[in-house]
Amino acid sequence: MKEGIAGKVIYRKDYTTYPWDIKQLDLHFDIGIETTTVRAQMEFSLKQGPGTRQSIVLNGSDLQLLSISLNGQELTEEDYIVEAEKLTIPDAPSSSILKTEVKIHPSQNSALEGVYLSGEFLLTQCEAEGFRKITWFPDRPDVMTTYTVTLEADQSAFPVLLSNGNELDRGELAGGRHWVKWDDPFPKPSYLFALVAGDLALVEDHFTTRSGREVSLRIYVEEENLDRCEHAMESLINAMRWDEERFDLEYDLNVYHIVATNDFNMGAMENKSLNIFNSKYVLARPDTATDVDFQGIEGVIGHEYFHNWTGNRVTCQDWFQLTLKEGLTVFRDEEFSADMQSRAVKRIRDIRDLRSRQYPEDDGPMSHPIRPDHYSAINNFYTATVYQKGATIIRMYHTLLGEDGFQKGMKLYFERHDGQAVTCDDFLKAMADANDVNLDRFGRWYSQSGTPQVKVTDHYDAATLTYTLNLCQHTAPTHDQQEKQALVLPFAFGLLADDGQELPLQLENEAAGKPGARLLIMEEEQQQFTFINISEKPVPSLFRDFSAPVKVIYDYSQQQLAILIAHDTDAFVRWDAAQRMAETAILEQRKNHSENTPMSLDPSLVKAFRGVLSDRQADPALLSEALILPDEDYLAEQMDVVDVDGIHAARCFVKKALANELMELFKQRYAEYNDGQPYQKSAQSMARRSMKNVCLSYLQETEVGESLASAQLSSSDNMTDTLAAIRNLIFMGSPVAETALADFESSWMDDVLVMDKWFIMQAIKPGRETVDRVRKLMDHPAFSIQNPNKVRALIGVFAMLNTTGFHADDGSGYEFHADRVIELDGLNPQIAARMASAFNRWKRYDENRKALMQNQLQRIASVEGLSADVAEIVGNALQ
Ligand code: 0A1
Ligand code: ZN
Repeated sequence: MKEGIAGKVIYRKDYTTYPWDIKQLDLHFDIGIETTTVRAQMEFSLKQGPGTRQSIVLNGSDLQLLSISLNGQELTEEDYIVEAEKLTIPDAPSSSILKTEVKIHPSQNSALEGVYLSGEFLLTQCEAEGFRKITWFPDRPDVMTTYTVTLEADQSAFPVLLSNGNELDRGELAGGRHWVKWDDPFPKPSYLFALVAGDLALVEDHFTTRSGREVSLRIYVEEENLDRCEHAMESLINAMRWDEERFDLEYDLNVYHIVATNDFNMGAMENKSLNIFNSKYVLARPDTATDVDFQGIEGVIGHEYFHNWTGNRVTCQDWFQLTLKEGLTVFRDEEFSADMQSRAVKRIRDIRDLRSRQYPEDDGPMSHPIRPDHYSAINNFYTATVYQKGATIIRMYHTLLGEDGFQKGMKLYFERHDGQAVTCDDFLKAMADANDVNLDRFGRWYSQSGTPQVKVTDHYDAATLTYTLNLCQHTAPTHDQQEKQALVLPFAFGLLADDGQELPLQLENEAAGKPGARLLIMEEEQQQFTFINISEKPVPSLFRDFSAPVKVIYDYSQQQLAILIAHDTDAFVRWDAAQRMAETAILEQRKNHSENTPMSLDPSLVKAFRGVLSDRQADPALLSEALILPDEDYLAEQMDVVDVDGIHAARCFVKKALANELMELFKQRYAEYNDGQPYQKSAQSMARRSMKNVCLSYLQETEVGESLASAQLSSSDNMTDTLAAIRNLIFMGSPVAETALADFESSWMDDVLVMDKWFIMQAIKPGRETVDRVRKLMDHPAFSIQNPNKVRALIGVFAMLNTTGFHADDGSGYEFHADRVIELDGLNPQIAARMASAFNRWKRYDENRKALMQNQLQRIASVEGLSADVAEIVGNALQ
């Protein structure tokens, strides 16, 4: 890779082990908001054994060094070298005790890595490389040691002092100060260290593990949020039970802490026994949080809890292996949510998310394999590829080996590697050895980027009753990688008769036909499967349950799609067929729009939607998924040159035409689910609300839309229905919308999380006027550019979800956004880099927009002192 503006590139192949073991790390924090003093003592012992000498190399960033000593000897500036965020002590004895004392400044830390201030309390974020902002240390995941941590602070300002592990002792000091000492018996890498200090309120429950360990579960929040923790606690208890039942994994300490903060760069962090959460993923009450929020909380609480085994007990050798813990833990949280709620609905939502966020990544300037080969800023690699595609690859192991085989592999993985920092290869080997299979070729998924296309052709011979399926896989060259190989693809499928019945399948070498679906394995570039005794020309139902993360190319007729939508036994295939049909219909109208031909509605889509709306059997949540049209970004991905306005116009047209054509049915179903029952949290009620609100979003296109939305708004007893109603009023341009927004604002002005929703609703409104509104909202007292949730809600949503606003052809959206990236880079490079990636797909637009975006990218690139994070994103985009 060229160096470009991104600066130093780190390569996976350059990995070397750290020459020292660290036996123990003792930390002492003298806590203060302006200044915190950190004393560290660590015991080094040379891996090579005694007698030899080696230099000790430590990482540190923004640390004010007060003192340093080795084996009791104060070191002076001649005894060590500080250069490029590294401190080197040459020729240290093979057994050495190092002591350091540094000062750090939490209140000045706007990057939210290391120790920082949130409201009135202090907390930490160390993954991936934040520990070096706390003290000098080999800040890499393969250096694992046990920690004791003493926190000392003013008792009234910081009554709560938390760190990892068990509380060992506490005491009082003169001058109103106190201290608490923590001890974590499990060796851990520095990225899992955490501390929290402040005046926080506590919700407590407990869990008894299967072997009888009593675990105290404590959620710490700011006082006013005490009544919003119930769902998080319930989710935690469910997660603990589920991990015992499904994975045979128990919790290993007597305490589990969760702390919620409003200021967090990501979703949450799995620090050993002291998880820190973005408050968005903890706090919920029916009147403040939507069903999607409730589900998000369950998923993220599960995710962080599951990391205790997949991530903490067994961790990553280096950051290139990130998917080892993340892909696996996402797979586990997906399964957890699927087991808690509707599996089919959860799968569809996860697949939609993968296709709309990860496929574009694979096809863009940041494309990388799930195990990248190089990076400049590791924070840029917490991606949909590493997480969601990584989870899909774990799911393929599961598909290939079955639940039992997969669990055997997990068991061996833990037997071999508990307490170690390992690689993706180690995981693959455990899976292979436990099942006595060769997975070498499967391993290509770790090193190859890009989304494979599978072209499917078929032939039915009525004379011999044979049916041949031809599969051809191809991965196009990606930005990071030219050469591609054939991958192992689990291929789950079935064949349907015209009446929707599933045909028995008999391969040509088999004695008899077997009913139901099949799983075949594709390993070569091209493969053919021949079936005999097939009584009629079948409709193929391909890659059931999304058995491999590929793009399937098959020339379905609308008639065949209709059969799949109405009859397939696989929920994913039914949903996908509806999406394909809608996609074809919308892209067709897009073409008409560009040719100034009148747009029209495809009658087969009407028929299919009528079928979905009349289905009384299926889970309403599934039906609602089928009725959601593919979003504008997904449609854009299907075009060679994105036609922003054409896609918007065509999608609006199709939605409106469907709404008017099927108005009576939409009204009926809406009325049926809008049954006036009080709010309930159950999956069933959520399913009914989702169907109701999808119907409402269609009815918004008709003359009854405004009165229905207004009525729903005034009678709503929960945030899901309230938001759906206001969003509809905004989208239909109703004058009532402004009043609704103003009322919402005055009700929730002091509620940080709810106000995020208020910003989102306004940022998402289509059209080029929105940029001015967004700009004005930046001056709103509830907005702060320093707060990542606010930035994501207002600026992120505008750039990533408002296609007609961001891509306004006068460049106003681009210019506004580039200004924000530059502004943010000085405050929080990690968030700035995320925002900068909104320009990643610039080459796919028309000449005018391309030039406008390129200008903005160049403007960002030319900023002096640009962070490595933004430089890497922008540098790759411009290349
Ligand atoms: N490991 C966390 C995600 C995370 C990553 C980086 C962070 O700060 C830079 C914070 C959180 C997870 O997977 O949940
Ligand atoms: Zn994770």
